[in-house]
Amino acid sequence: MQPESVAEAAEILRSAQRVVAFTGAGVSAESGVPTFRGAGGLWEGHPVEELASPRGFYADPVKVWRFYEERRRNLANVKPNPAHRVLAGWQERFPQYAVVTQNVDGLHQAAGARGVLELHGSIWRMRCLGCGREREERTVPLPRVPPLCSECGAMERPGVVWFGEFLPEVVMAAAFAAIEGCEVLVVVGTSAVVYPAAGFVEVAATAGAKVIEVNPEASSMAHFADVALRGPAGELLPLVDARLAEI
Ligand code: BJW
Ligand code: ZN
Repeated sequence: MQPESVAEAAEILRSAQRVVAFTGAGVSAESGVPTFRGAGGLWEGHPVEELASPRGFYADPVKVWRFYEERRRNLANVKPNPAHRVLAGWQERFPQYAVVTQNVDGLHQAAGARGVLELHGSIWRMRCLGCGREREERTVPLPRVPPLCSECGAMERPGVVWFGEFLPEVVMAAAFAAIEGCEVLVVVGTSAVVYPAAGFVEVAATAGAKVIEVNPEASSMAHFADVALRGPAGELLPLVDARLAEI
């Protein structure tokens, strides 16, 4: 518990009109979803390029699909945690509010967040490599791995953004506008090492926003933080929220 930082964060948020929550894998950690980096992370023991790059996919699509299928199976059984719920609830509190996430798990939406800006796509979307059709697919397990497009028969790929790929343009533009114009950026559960997303923290800080970081560890952007809440988001965000409700 960090009563002082919690109070400081609540004080910053109290009068704010334009707030953005910028999240990474750590916001889902307390739901039981592994993060990417560090001990026990998804990349541990896997060269990242083999699983999350176009080159890795084309070299061995079945291997990559098995990796995503296993994650889909695990995600089908997890629920949003108190951090997702607080961040969803803030859409009723702040006049201008956006959740910008690097996560592909859909847990912000499951907690009720609307208009979530998914920078790295969604594990629940499929994209056809033949005709380009995109569709939502929540069936777990998939009837066939790799899945095939019912329109043209070509293989589909996960609707996520891999290394070396551009982020979806419309989502990027909306996220950039929200972040550049916010008064407070709440950075939750990201190591902030993957660009261009990581650069958003500097964009907000340079434009004059206050930055609140919620993470047990200092991220690579921690030097931009006005307040650092060092602990699990599922415990600390409800404390901030409760404090906000008091004042
Ligand atoms: C808790 C917690 C609790 C734990 N509570 N917190 C500029 C400079 C250098 C490199 C580049 C650059 N621009 C582009 C690049 C290349 C590359 C890149 O950034 N590389 C760096 C790694 C060096 N970027 C790209 O390739 C991007 N594309 C691009 O830039 O296109 C333009 C371009 C094209 C061609 C050439 C050049 C430019 C695309 C990046 C796509 C990232 N994709 C992934 C996979 C998505 C699909 C999937 O899920 O499988 O996205 S990688 C992976 O990392 C995933 C995540 O969204 C992303 C970020 O990870 P995140 O969320 O921060 O997780 P972790 O695990 O790192 O951190 C978890 C944190 O939680 C930790 O801090 C914990 O402490 C904390 N935590 N418990 C709160 N309870
Ligand atoms: Zn197709």
